[in-house]
Amino acid sequence: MPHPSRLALPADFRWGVATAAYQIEGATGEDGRGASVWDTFTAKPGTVRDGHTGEVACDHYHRWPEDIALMRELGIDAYRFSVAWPRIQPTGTGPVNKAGLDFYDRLVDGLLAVGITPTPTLFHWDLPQALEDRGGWLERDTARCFAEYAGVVAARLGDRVGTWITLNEPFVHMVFGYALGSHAPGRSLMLDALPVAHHQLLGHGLAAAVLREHGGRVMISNNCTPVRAASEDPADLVAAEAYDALHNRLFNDPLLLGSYPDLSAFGVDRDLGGAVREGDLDLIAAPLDGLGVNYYNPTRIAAPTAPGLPFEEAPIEGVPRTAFGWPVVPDGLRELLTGLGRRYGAALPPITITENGCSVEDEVLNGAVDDRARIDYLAGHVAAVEAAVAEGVDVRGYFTWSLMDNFEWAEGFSQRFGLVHVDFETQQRTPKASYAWYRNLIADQRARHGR
Ligand code: PNW
Repeated sequence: MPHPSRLALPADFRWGVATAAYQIEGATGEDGRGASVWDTFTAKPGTVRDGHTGEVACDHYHRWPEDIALMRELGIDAYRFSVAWPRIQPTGTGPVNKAGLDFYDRLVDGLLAVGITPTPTLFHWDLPQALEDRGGWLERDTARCFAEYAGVVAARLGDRVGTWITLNEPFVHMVFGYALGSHAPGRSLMLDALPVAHHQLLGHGLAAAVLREHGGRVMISNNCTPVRAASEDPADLVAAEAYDALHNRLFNDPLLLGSYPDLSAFGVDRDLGGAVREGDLDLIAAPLDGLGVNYYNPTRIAAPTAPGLPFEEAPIEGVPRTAFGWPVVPDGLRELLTGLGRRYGAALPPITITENGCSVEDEVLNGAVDDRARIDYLAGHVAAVEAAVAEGVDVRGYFTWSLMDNFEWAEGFSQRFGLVHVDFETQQRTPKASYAWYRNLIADQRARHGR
């Protein structure tokens, strides 16, 4: 499928790719890195498919020059990666590991040398195990530690990093990590996990203030989904409303409006189980330079058929599915973006799509990977961004998830999201058809705008 040919995106629209530390780096025991919750979790039998771990992953910790070369050839403007907190502070607070900072220092310099803007995320789920041992994100003090860590990283890299992303998808981390237990740290607290939402957002707010002192711009990446009711039945509409509050508004409202949404459908007060203290929301709602939106698919919600939660997920029929089984609905991204514009109005900062992509069951045939399903997915979603921009939503950039196949959390290496194929036996990187497609898209954009 050809890429959209009449893109009406602004001249300074930024194109990028995204990764995360635990998913690509490997070298988990090197240069003084401390243990993270993902090291502990993956060591437990039965947690991750096929017993895979991130111990080696893409060996990016050693192969980063090759990976930067792939990005340079791709022609991207910016690279979103994450900094592994346990490399910087092996016990989460206090002593700083210089070798860990040195790694990201080299990476940042390597990116800048080829004209790629480093866009680090400070927390992409790899909490130092030492902090988890004290309660992890259930504990308010973890927010303070996060700001301390943010200050350490900014002091070292802040002269070369302009924009920081504090957290990646606090919703997914809370739900999978603390409510359902399918991700690290593997706790199954259901609604008792809600303080994790507040403590992460408080960590964001405290860190944001520190990053600003270092002259940084601040964003956060939220996983957002447009929520559709399964029918016009009032019970389905009420259920959809409840799900939207939990997935989207619980994380966007405090940042953009300074208040938590009504969660009474969950039997929860606005203080999230007593976690919210006076002044917290002012910190959390400090103006953002941008909102990072990670989009994969819409969600269809029906009234519950069993006691427990006030909603039930309903299947989306009649659309293609990714290898993961996720429905492919590009227009959901347009719907999401215009919906954010309507809900938050002037309070909505410029948006960057900080993740969008899909897993494809691809294989190397004669040295090539023909992942046309990914090209279709990306082309459709870029067109949806264009449509949202045409409808007046301020979107400044788009990062594909992901540069290369990597450790897909509970799915191990079975789900491949990369523009670049990785052979996890040999570490050989093979650009896929989608890599060439994305390179051409970026080159065309640049030519169109004469930059
Ligand atoms: C995101 N869901 O996670 C993460 O930011 C990435 O690290 C991850 O590799 C990528 O998306 C692909 O999964 C998600 O079930 C995990 O809705 C699960 C969901 C959404 C995002």
